[in-house]
Amino acid sequence: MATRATTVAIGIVVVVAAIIAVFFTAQAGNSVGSRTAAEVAIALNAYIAPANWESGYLIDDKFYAPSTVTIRVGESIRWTNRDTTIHTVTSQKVPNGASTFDSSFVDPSKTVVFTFRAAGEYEYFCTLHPYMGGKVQVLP
Ligand SMILES: [Cu+2]
Repeated sequence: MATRATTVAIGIVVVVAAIIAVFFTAQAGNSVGSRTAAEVAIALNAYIAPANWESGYLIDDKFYAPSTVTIRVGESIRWTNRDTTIHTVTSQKVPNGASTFDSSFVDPSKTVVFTFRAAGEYEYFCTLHPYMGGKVQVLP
């Protein structure tokens, strides 16, 4: 009987520990104080320039996928570099009065999170591969 009681007690401890671990993992994801409302992948082979590219940037899912995301004020977007080389997430156009943003170099498999505190339309690109463009629509 003692053995069975011990087994039950250990089982309860394991379940409680698992619940605590899940709770704290979820909290860690919100450590910047805002909800991550969208995930964007910097696509594999995004570093390859389009054959017909001359200048400027192209808002196209071949580079940032999805290339356009819509969120609400105060929410965050997490970019993950799925390519094999370094890229950046750098603002090109922001609404009047809104903050600019620049990830600097994001290594392969690394992420960067930005929180958008002003409504409006943002465009961004990669400073290393200026044909790579993306757009963020932030709703009030
Ligand atoms: Cu790039």
